[in-house]
Order: sequence, then structure tokens, then C-alpha cells
Amino acid sequence: MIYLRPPIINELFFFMSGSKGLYQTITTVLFVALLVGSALLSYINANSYTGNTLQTKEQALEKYGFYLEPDNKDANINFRHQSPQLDPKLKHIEPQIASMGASVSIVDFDNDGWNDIYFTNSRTGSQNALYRNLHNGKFENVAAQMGVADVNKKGTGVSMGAIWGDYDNDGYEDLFLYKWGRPQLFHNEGGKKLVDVTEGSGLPKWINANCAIWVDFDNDGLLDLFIGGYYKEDIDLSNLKSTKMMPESFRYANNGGRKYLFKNMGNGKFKDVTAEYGLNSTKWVLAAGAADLNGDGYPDLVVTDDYNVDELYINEKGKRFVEKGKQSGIGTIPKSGMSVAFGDIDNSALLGIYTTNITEPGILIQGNNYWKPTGPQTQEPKFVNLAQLAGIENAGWSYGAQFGDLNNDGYMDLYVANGFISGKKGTSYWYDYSKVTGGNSAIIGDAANWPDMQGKSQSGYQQDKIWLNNSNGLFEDVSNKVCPTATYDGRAVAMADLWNRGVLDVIVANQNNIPLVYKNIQRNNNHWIDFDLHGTVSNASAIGATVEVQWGGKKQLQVITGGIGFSSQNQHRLHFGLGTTGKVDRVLIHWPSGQTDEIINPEIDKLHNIKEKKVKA
Ligand SMILES: [Ca+2]
Ligand SMILES: [Ca+2]
Ligand SMILES: [Ca+2]
Ligand SMILES: [Ca+2]
Repeated sequence: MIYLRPPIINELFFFMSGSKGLYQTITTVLFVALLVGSALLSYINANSYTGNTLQTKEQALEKYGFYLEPDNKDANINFRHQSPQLDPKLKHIEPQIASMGASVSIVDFDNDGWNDIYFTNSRTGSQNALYRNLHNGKFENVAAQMGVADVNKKGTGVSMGAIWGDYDNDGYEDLFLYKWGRPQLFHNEGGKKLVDVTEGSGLPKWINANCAIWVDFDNDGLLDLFIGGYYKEDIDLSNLKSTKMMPESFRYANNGGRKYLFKNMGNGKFKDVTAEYGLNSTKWVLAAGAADLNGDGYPDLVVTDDYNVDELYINEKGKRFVEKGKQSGIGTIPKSGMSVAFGDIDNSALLGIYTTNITEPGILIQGNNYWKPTGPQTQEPKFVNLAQLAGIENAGWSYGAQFGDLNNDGYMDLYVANGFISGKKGTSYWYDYSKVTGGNSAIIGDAANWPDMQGKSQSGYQQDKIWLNNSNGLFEDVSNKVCPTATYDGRAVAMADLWNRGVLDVIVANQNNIPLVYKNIQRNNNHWIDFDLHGTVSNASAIGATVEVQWGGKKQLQVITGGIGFSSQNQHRLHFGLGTTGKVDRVLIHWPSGQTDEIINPEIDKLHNIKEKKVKA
């Protein structure tokens, strides 16, 4: 009824003043104001940023030098995500709660030099898919034979995401599967089999996690695990004891799941060191990213939270984490924090941080953030939000986002997955939603008080956002100019060179639907250079290592992450577009061990496999 109509506040006034009196009207208006927080009620018409005219592939190739071709069929990828089933007590808001779990992770699990793809599924009894790259444009689902398909069995919970990292440094990427349920660790046996080694590993019985990352926080060469809880860990969403499991507030909720920091002890065992490392908050974590943001050689943590401010944990020499969200700028305004990505968008060799939130025209304009460091790295880094200036602020109901140079021009572009719930067309749950957001914590916190969704949409049928970096600090919206229109409920995004062509393809996992596997078709004269790093003193996956490429007066920094975005993981190798410059001057590689390698004039249009020299730092 009110879908895309200007401002909801008027509707509410009309609704509430009829019978409930002025006091309640004012209260409701105040709560709505609280819901939108610092964001502004906006009159912006939806067309102002979804009004692209469709262009043909030919026009896109001519104008932008690339085109994203949907390739599911040719690639033989027929996976479809299915949403979780919930306790009948949540039936009335099931699409809302069951709105996550579509994830994608890129890994070369069999070390053949070709990227493979892992998708998670979330219905009890459904199968996850591991697509082995057959090198001929096609993939083959080998999840069952590898032992990672049937992982959503009744009573064990359902998958929410997966991260790959070589926790035992044997040269093969192992799998950590996080769930609304029992987390699972699988050891990769030489690329032949993934064996469940959860038992005795020290991992807990149940976490309701939508986020986990591999990070060697103490730089001892052993990959550790960070896991962010969403719902409290004593809740089984398929078998609820109580409906009082929702956030206590839309802006300052602290009743989410706990965080977990597991130190890898080196013998297949992980030790819970969360409390002694100071990760005690219980905000509703949706995403995390690790990178050294203050230049001391230890990876810091950016954690984005639903219903609260985001968090920045500065790593104090691997000994503990100290939360500096507020001081840094990152943790000042509560939004919906759904994704973290690192991107050096202006080739300054400094990592900026992109986090996603909600923009719904006429109702809620939170905007996404691009946190740019205010200067060279210092012990206490500070950031300023440049998303609006750069033109990458308003996407939609955003989930995953990734940076990557899609046209190899030497500037990182941005892909943002959009869309919450595509229900009945022409309907909107936003109005009903605002009724519960206007309640006190007891009202909001009890799912029984939430209005029945009745199959309605909420920010549904949205096109993902594709922003092209115009190299002058501004991005151009090319969303449905460089691919056919697709309005799935996008969740996880990953970028990877799927066919070893020197370009970044894009893979998007959509909730309760098919993924989109985009083959990136290029038509330009641009060059590229790729690096795949292998640690020896550092962790074998080289997670935390950075590569700085210097060419033609530019310098671009990228970091290897063990999971980034929303429930996703990019390819392990780092890809740099170079534009038309035919020469790279210098490459600097900083390993987590503290070693630095320098390469002068490396060959371009080539993937460089680089092994860390075995010397103690
Ligand atoms: Ca492979
Ligand atoms: Ca391994
Ligand atoms: Ca470690
Ligand atoms: Ca670019």
C-alpha cells in the first residue's frame, strides 16, 4: 500500500491518531525517528537511482570495455538455495527470519590451479554444492563424493556460510562451515576428500553464526578463527523455547549472539580465547574483515553489526583486542551493518573499508559507508565516510559487497548485492514493520508481536548495484548496463578468475533462488597482473599478506583475506588491473611473518605464484 510512497511518517500519523490518542502518536513518530536514526526521511524517488536504460551487450562492451554474461547454464551450475525452515511459532514472519544462508566461497580445493566454487544451502536435509572446475568452461558438483554435501541434517542446524583456509599448513585449503547450528571443521585430504574433524577440535556445540573468518591474529603461522554470533547461541530456530529472541532495539541492541575467537593450538585443536582477548560484546554480527589497519603488522578486525554501531578491534601485538569503533569514526552511527570489504579505490596504497546498510526510498535512507583512512597508518587509525562523495552510498537493501577491477583499467570497481524479500508484487511489509519498530524493547524483542507478513515484499525485486570507478574519485552506476537486469534477493558476492583469463568474474549467491555466475567478457586493451602467495613461515594460505603494485605513478594495495563481504570468500589470488600501461615498476609483498619481498619489473598479463622465503623474521 505504501510501497515507494513518500514518507511513512504521514501514514503512521493517520493510522495512529484515529483511535489511540495524541500521546501514542507522538511516541510512535519518535520511535520511527529512532528507527531511521541519523538517516534522513527522504523523498527521493526510486527512479533516481534505478532508472538506467537497458543497453545491449555490444553497447556495454563499446562504452565500458566489459560485460557480465550470465553463465549458469554453460558452466553447468544448477544449484538452487533453499531458505531455512523455522519453528511454527515464527511462521508469521518466516521470510524475515529465514532470509539468510545463501553464501558463496571460492577455493582451489584440489590445487590444480583452477578456482572451484562452494555454495551453502539452508533447508534441513538440503545439500551444499562444491563445483570442481573442469577447465573447459564447465563445472562438476563433487560435494557428495568429497563429503561436504549432506551437512544440513536434522538436529545439526543448517549452513549459513563457509570459509577455506589451510589451518594445518599441509598445502591444502581446509573448510570451516558455520551454521545456525553445530559449526563444522573439515580437513582437506590432499584434495581427494574433506573429512569432518569437528569432534575433539574444541569448537562449541551450537552457534547461530552468519559470519566467520580465518585470521592469524598472533602471527604464529597458524590460522585462527573469528566467529560472530547473530541470534544467541542457546536458541534453536527450528525448535524455539520462547519467541523472545528478537533484537531489543533497532539502534542499540546488545542481546545478539556472543563472539568467538579460537586460537589454533597446532594439533587440530582450537582454544576459546574470546574473553581474554576482549571480544565481549554481544551485538548482532553480520560480517567481519581482518586487515592490518594501523601498520603494526598485526591484523585488526572490522565487525559490522545489525541493529547497532559497527566495531573496530585494534589488535595489540597479538595479545588482545581493544575496541576503537567510536574513536576511529567507524562505530559512531547505528545502521544495519551487513558486509565488510577492503578497497584501495584511489590507488593511494591505503585500505578503505566499505560497509553496507539499508536504503529504501521514502522510508529509510541509512546509506552504505566507505571509510577512508584520514592519513597514513598510525597506531589509532581514523576514518572518514566518503561514500556519498564517491557516489557509492545508496544501493538498496544491501548485503554483500566486493571490490575488484572489473574492466582492468587499474581502478577497483564495486559490486553490491541487493534486495531483502521479494514477496507478492506490489505489496510492502515496511508499514507493518514500522509498527513493531515503534514499540519498546519488550515489544520489539518478542517475535510474537511482529505483524504477520502475509507474503508481502520488503525491499524486494531489487537490481544489484554495479559501480564503475571513474578514476577521479567518483563511481558511475552501470548496474543494468553491463548485465541483464536481475532482481533476485542478493546475499553473498565473490569475485574470482574462473577460467584463468586474467579477468574477474562475479558470483552472487541469491536467497532462496539460483546463484548468478557472471562470466566477465572484456573488450579493451588493458593489462593485468595476478599474485598467488604461499606462506612458509607465515600461515600457508598467506592470509593477512598484502601486495602493493606500483606502476605508471600509481600504487595499489590489496590484502589476502580468509573470508570477506557477507558470508563469502573471494579467490585466493590477488588480481590487479593495470590499464594500458605495459610495465609494472615494483611490487612489495608484506608477509604476516614480517618479511617483505620486493619484485622489480615483473612480467605482466601473468599469474605469479610466490612462495615465502624460509627465513625467520
Ligand atoms: Ca581447482
Ligand atoms: Ca590443510
Ligand atoms: Ca595463530
Ligand atoms: Ca576498474
